[in-house]
Amino acid sequence: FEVIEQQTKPFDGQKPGTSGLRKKVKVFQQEHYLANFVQSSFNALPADRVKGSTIVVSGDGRYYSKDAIQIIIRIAAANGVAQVWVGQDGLLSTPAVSGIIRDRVGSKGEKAYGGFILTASHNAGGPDEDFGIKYNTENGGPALEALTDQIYENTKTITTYLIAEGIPDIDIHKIATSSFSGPSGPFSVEVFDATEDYVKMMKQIFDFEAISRLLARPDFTFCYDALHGVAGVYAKRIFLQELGAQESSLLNCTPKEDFGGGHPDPNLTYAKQLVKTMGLGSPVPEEIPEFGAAADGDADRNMILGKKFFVTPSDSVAIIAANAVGAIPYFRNGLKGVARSMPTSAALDVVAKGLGLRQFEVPTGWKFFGNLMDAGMCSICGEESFGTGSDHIREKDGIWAVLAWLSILAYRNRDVAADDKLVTVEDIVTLHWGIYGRHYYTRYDYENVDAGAAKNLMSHLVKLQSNLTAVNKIIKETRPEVSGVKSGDEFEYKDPVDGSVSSHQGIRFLFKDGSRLVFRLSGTGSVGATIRLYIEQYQSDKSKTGADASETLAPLVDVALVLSKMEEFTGRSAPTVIT
Ligand code: VG1
Ligand code: CO
Repeated sequence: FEVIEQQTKPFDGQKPGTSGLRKKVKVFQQEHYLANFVQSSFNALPADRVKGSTIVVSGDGRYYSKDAIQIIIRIAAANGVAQVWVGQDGLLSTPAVSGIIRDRVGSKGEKAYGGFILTASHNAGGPDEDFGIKYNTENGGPALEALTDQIYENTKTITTYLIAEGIPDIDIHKIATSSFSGPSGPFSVEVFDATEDYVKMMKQIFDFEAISRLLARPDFTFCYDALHGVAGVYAKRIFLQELGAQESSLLNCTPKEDFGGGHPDPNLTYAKQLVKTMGLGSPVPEEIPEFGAAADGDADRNMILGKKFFVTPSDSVAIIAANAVGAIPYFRNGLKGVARSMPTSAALDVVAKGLGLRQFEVPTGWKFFGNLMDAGMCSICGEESFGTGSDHIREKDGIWAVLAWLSILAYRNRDVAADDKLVTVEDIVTLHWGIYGRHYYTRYDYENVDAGAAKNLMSHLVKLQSNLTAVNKIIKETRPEVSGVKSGDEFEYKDPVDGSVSSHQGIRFLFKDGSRLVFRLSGTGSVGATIRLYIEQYQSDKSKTGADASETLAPLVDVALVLSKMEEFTGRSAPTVIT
């Protein structure tokens, strides 16, 4: 092939958000748009490392992925990359890419230098919906801010990009290697099985035999909903082939470019079919499985459900941490520490304290966990946004979380005879609250709000947070039963490993009784702004952990809406999504 230097002009707004660049497909389809971003990424990396390297390119299979893969292959070749690894059909889950970058060894002993993950995660897909791209580095984790800032700077000044001419479209359906020769040497594209490396890794972490025994119990039933995302490919292989679950246990496990027209977002609003199956909707089915779970488009998120029972993600990570050492072979030598994102409830903190573990609070976005893990300071971490994971990779991992829960269930039931009462998801959570207390928790999302209005609301809160007398007066007038606020701030994080500082990471109100209100703007949307409001209240009295969450939190919600003047700024009297 030949290398062409293509003239181009910068596009506005190619700033990667919380997790890469996410825009409408139509935006990405503009001539040169994707190419500019990919070239700007290569330009932000050291040229001597890019030359001769291997990079991974794949994603959740959403609309435009197939075109994007061919474009990226040609730009990679022109920039001196020696090899591109592509999952069959262009499919690789986000956690699988992370694992492949870290662990996969090629036929010549080579390892990957990084990868482009093509996904907009939980955002809808299709010609009128979202596409996304993010770059992950050598440790398998999302590029850190220093790198994404550099990529963004490059997109503002780009004038040309390099692209190979003479490489035909690669058949990404066929497992095969295609080889070419270019001006700087050989170039090849290897299409490989999307699940093999990932399955191997999961088998090293978990006791698959113990999980199979659980699934084989007549009193244990299981249901997994991939919401038409890439998780389906892994679910079929792991739950059916490896663990012996029944085919009828899997919902929506064939990936679709438009996710069947839905939001591939595993929560109580968007995972409708699973929610109904698990008896949390209406009508309530006659037979309800004991365990249910769902994933998002790129399979890094998870939702865990029991029979008629929802496990909040904040509780989920705390419970996994509390049970990991006994239940999961990978952790048998103990945990190095745990971490959560700032808006995630403090349920994990209570476990860390109880077990004497180091604990960290980082800004929203998985990239902040990477340094802690690389430095051996953290084994398990999670976010309230249905993200849970460990240091086996540098992304959150939806299937891992399901296997972790199945391991805990298997462990807790190891001595329970087949005709005795099964220890259920609800039992495990209730017992946990009995030991550590309960963090009542909810999140309100106001999606697609006018960007100016959202900004004004945030500036109003920044000002308010510095005047606690005013805050406490408003609380007294709104809901006198709510405790006073003891401090407020804008969250800032200093990375304990590299010393880098990330500021303006959300506004916090910390209450005297341990309750918290957090406000922040989303960094993953593609239009307008999304305001997220996180509401949390701790109940340490073990006799009061069984109340209804929305009733318990209602007074705090009122206070949050009044403090923020939500309706006045946004015109919204109700959130778009409640999780
Ligand atoms: C959201 C979540 C955050 C998560 C991020 C990426 O970000 O709140 O916790 O890490 O999505 O998840 P934001 O900025 O919109 O609040 V994924 O599964 O979309 O890659
Ligand atoms: Co995701």
